[in-house]
Amino acid sequence: MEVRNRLMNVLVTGGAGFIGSNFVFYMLNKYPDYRVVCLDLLTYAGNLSTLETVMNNQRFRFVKGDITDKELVANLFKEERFDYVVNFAAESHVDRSIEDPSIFLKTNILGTQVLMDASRAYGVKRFHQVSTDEVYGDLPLDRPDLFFTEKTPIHTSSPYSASKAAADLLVQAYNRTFKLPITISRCSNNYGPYQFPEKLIPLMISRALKDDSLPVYGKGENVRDWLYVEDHCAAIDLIIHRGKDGEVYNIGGHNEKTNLEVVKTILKELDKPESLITYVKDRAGHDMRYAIDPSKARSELGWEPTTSFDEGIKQTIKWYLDNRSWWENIINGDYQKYYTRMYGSREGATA
Ligand code: NAD
Ligand code: TDX
Repeated sequence: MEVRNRLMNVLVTGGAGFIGSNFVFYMLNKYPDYRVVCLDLLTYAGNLSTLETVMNNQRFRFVKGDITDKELVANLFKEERFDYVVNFAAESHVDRSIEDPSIFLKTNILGTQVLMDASRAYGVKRFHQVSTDEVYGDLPLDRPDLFFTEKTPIHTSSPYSASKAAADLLVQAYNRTFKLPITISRCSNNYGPYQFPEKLIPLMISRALKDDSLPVYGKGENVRDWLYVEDHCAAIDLIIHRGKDGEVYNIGGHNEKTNLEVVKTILKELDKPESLITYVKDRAGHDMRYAIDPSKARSELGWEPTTSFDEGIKQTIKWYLDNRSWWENIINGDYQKYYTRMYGSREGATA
């Protein structure tokens, strides 16, 4: 009888980004018999310094490469014979997708196809697609009784969410047509350590610490459903191991807040004045409210979020205070040009 003595081998794409890196740490800590390979192109959003603590771990390998590169991906799958593939790699910022959609279509759709073709060819146990609640579009502010369920129709607003929805449909098509074992998770807004400072929470923390203005889009009334990143990682872990083949799972913790509430909480925690808030021109096509119904993940997988927003935001602020060099290195580089390009024309204009 053949003795199987090799470790479970998991491919994490986009593992040098925010959620992917947290997932790499989570898996290496939780499963001593798992090996994690991270494939990441190190775009502006990927940061090798984030993975510093695991770089010398015998059970970790970093590969720099593009998920749309068929040859590189095929060679990696041939060499590694992955058991699980978890696809985090994506262009993830809505504002950038409004500025230039093309890279979103390439990475988010074609990249998913390339990874699934390799997953088919090399017989992975499960291809997991990390999707988003944004594929459902938005909910009106005056209907707090409505939530996104897995049956809510896809109805996208931005080139980003359209590219994620296209990928989801492709993943479901590969399951039906080619019997590729798949699962999809659609999570609400994440926050926590290592989030790139272009996203609301780290942007506001880093700017408030420097007493810079805090650009709130429109009136700041839009609602997001916030989830601490580790709770998202725990959900993906449960889905890849216990989720049913072909299924979609919504992930969210019922932590709905308006953007203004979030920004004011950050200011209060940092003891900074609300006068730093500056209302700027709204995002085009700006989704009003996201709200997830996570009851399927609860009942089928026993998933429960463990970190409340009050706790999580404190931990996150502390992390940004304790790790200033991580985000200062980012905002001192090319990011300056991005900020001027993206926000220069917005200031002075509202809604
Ligand atoms: P991120 O932008 O912080 O990280 C993305 C990572 O992907 C980066 O390390 C980047 O270098 C890498 N990448 C980009 N293009 C690549 C390519 N062609 N080949 C290989 N690597 C590439 O994103 P995030 O916020 O960590 O989001 C991760 C995933 O989770 C995305 O798929 C996103 O759609 C989804 N998601 C995010 C949130 C959220 O609140 N951030 C919520 C729900 C779902
Ligand atoms: O400067 C800002 N001012 C502002 O008011 C920024 C960057 C954002 N906002 C608003 C827009 C949104 O209503 O804050 C809210 C959150 O914005 P983002 O952090 O850009 O996140 P969002 O657009 O909600 O998308 C996020 O959640 C779902 C992630 O970026 C996606 O990758 C994920 O799929």
